[in-house]
Amino acid sequence: MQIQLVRLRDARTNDVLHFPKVESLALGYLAGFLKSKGLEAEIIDEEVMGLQRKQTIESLQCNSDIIAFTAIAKSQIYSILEVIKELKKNGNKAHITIGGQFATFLFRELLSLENKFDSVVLYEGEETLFELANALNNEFDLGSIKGLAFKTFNGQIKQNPLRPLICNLDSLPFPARDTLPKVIENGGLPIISSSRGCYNRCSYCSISQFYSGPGGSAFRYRSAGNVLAELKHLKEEFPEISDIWFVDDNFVVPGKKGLERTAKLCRGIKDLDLGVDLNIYLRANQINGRLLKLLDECSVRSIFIGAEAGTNYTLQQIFKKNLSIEQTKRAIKLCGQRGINVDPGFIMFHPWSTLKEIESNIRFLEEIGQFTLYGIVSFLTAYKFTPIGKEMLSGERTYKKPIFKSKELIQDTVPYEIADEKAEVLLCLTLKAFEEFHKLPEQFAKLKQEIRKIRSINKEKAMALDKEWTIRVNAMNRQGMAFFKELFRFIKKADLNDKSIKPFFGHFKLKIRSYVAKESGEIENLTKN
Ligand code: B12
Ligand code: SF4
Repeated sequence: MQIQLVRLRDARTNDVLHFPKVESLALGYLAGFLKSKGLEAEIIDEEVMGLQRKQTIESLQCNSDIIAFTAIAKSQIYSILEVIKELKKNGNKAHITIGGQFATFLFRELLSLENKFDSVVLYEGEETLFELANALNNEFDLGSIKGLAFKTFNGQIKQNPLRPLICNLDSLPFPARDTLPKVIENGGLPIISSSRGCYNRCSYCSISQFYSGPGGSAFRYRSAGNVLAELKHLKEEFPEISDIWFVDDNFVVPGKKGLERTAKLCRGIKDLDLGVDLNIYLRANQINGRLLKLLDECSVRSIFIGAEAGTNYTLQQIFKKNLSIEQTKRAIKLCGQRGINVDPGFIMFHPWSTLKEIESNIRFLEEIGQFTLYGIVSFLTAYKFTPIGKEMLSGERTYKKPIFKSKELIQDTVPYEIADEKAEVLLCLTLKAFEEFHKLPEQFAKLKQEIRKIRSINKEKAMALDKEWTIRVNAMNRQGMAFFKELFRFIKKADLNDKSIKPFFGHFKLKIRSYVAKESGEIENLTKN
């Protein structure tokens, strides 16, 4: 039984170029599990392996029994559909399945597409995919596989009972790291998962929906010992790695037992003396001086904190963050005192934004002194399957519907316009004007990749460049904020029917363009040197 596990390049490549290069941990876990059961599993990761679409299709032409795609975003689906079409045209007879968050929530829509998917693996995939392989190999009935949705011979969609979540994460084999050498060669970094799920229920987030769907504990974590063993193994296999990203939604587990586990994990990492920097996610309410000391000692250098809003009303009533802006401010200040970098995730616009609130957001971001370009221009993606999306669709939360109906093949979000006309115009103009910026985050991502590549050869040079990188990224973010404020002030005063908007905007875009051109030249020189 030959299984090919596939991740395709995003159809909107531009949007994702600024992300760090990472493996698909989902495919790593699936491959690790299947191999531990004696099956052959090959990972084909178009992005990481640098494959052209034609090469990907050629790789999938061999005699595999199952071709299994992963998808977390709609933009990947378009690539997947294009590839399946080619495969079918070339007579490929493999069973085609798909899994991941996007596929789980939209399995009916996916299975309804003609001649595309044979099945969808819902929620956690390890055991279900293994059973699917087993069933296909032995011609068993697919109807008995928990966690599978599939198309019957007469084209009907059948959903089997769900499979409860894996209760002991330590029982899973470590993820296969087949594509990590390529990731490292390209200046990317390894990712690791020490827990699954989340114990919160923020209204816009899919995580709690995904992990509370099938039953079992929505939040599970691996023992400190198991995570430490993986870290040790990782560093032994790949001594050149200089930083690792923990993709846990919350690195710190709450409660007495959880805090003991965090302390054990941090001390263990310190004792392992890995010589790598760690990046983690935390909620602001978990941060205190004692915790930061532990994190600092085990080389946590960057923390992503979901700040999300600059007013308590939006944070608590709309985003349901169960958090206050005062807690966020305090957490960021404490991190600053320890010299730990903070990336405050932020949602500037949402369906109920007003100019007054956006002004408070600006004030908040300036006060905490940390913001990213990504945060300034961000808007709420109201996924259909999140609490907020469901409330909008059910009418529980009213919102302004756009005049034009979306012609998307699969709709995963609730399309909306901001009810406050000026805020809507500000969002549209911000998105349009900031398109000019695209080039810079991509260049910074490339420069970071180069820095990682030289770190094991010339540590001092890498450190100096890293410092320069941080200064310049911060300068770009500050400049982004200055531009955003200029646009904000203009829209606040403007009469929306006024003819002066067009010339102002033309001039404004030119200003951004000339800033980007200058900065881009300087980053290019740094990258070359
Ligand atoms: C690392 C990460 C990334 C990385 C790598 C993404 C990747 N493709 O692997 C980068 C930085 C590139 C990224 C980008 C984006 N991300 Co991201 N990302 C994550 C993060 C933090 C961890 C993912 C992970 O490795 N989890 C661990 C693995 C083991 O879990 P898993 O992926 O769920 O896989 C399990 C199951 O889903 C299933 N499964 C998954 N795939 C398959 C395939 C098959 C065949 C089978 C059988 C089963 C299966 O089995 C796996 C094992 O049990 C998650 C948050 C989270 N905690 O999951 C967000 C998350 C997945 N990202 C998200 C989003 C929105 C994005 C972006 C769209 C953001 C943007 N604005 O552009 C882009 C999309 C880019 C792209 N085309 O991939 C959302 C997805 C929301 C949704 N659709 O429901 C999440 C949940 C964050 C959030 N809370 O909102 N992301
Ligand atoms: S946004 Fe973060 S804290 Fe909130 S539910 Fe999602 S993963 Fe949990």
